[in-house]
Amino acid sequence: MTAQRLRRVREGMAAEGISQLIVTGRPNLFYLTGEDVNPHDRLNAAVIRPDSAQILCYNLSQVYAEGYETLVYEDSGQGGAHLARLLTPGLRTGVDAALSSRYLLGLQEALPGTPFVWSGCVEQTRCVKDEEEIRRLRRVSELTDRVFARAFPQLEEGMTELDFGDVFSAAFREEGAGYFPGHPMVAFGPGTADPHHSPGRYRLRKGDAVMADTGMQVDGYYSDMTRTAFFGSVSDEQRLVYETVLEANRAAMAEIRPGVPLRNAHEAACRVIEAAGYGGRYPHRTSHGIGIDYHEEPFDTPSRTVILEAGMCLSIEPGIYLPGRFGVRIEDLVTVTENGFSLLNHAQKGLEVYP
Ligand SMILES: [Mn+2]
Repeated sequence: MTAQRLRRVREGMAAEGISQLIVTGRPNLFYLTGEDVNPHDRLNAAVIRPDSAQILCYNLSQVYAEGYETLVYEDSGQGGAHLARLLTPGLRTGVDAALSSRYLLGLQEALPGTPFVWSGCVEQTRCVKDEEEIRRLRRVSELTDRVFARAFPQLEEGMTELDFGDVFSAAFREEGAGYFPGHPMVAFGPGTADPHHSPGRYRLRKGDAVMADTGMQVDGYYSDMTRTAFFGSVSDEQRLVYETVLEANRAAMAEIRPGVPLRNAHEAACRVIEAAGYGGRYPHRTSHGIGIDYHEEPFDTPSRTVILEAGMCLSIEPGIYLPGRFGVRIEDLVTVTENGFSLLNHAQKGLEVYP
């Protein structure tokens, strides 16, 4: 497994014209070695060249992986000096985004005349998942389906957003979460109109929208899902907004297949939302990659759209936000297949009113 990933990273290095690559990001090292190690304040790194690969780690975090030579340094805080000695001066040297300036500045000083360039080639390799990764992503999404199915029926009048977050946290733990990022993002009423709401002490009332956007990590891979429901009753406008977002979610998904620009999915969602009269009420992107990180490549940017490839795993998450009133977002995860896409999560997404 690690040998195949290493081969793909080397292809990326060749394409970028990089002769040695320094990898320091914890998710990148997990991807390359299969071992997840928290380096705390120390430096763990891999140095990859076309014909060799080394892992440098401090003595309490020894990592061994097929295809790599492991070099262990004493826990002296001198990781940067050890890394400098592994590099060949003068070669065009890629560094991943996680390499701290504290180490990079030292390397530049120790190796004058060596060109250091930012390289995303491990992140780009991670975009296209292998079978084992897709199996893990399916599994964590299945468990998350169960968490959502368990949590929403526990809504009660007067509970706070933080209380509902605790319901999710408990359900995640019971379903086997290894980790989830902070407090679950849940919102009630006006909070649902804020796409990145921080849960607080607002108390749930009849007629409120309820949004939960959260996920967990199992076996190193994340889920991410958003469902919006209504508490006690639903107004005609809430229903219209809900049905519009659901249609946008399906329209975006229908664009997902190999060879197509990811931008098409966003544009399809926008067309549905604009046609319903909510143009300008959808301020965020439709999609991000997911895997070892909660949000990871591929990301569309204004200057570069992603061309979809089989094996990519992405969120599809359009929304409509009416400030001060309510918002709706519906998020699913898909993997790109040879002819289209396959859903990773299966939680139902018809309009629901609780209790
Ligand atoms: Mn997401």
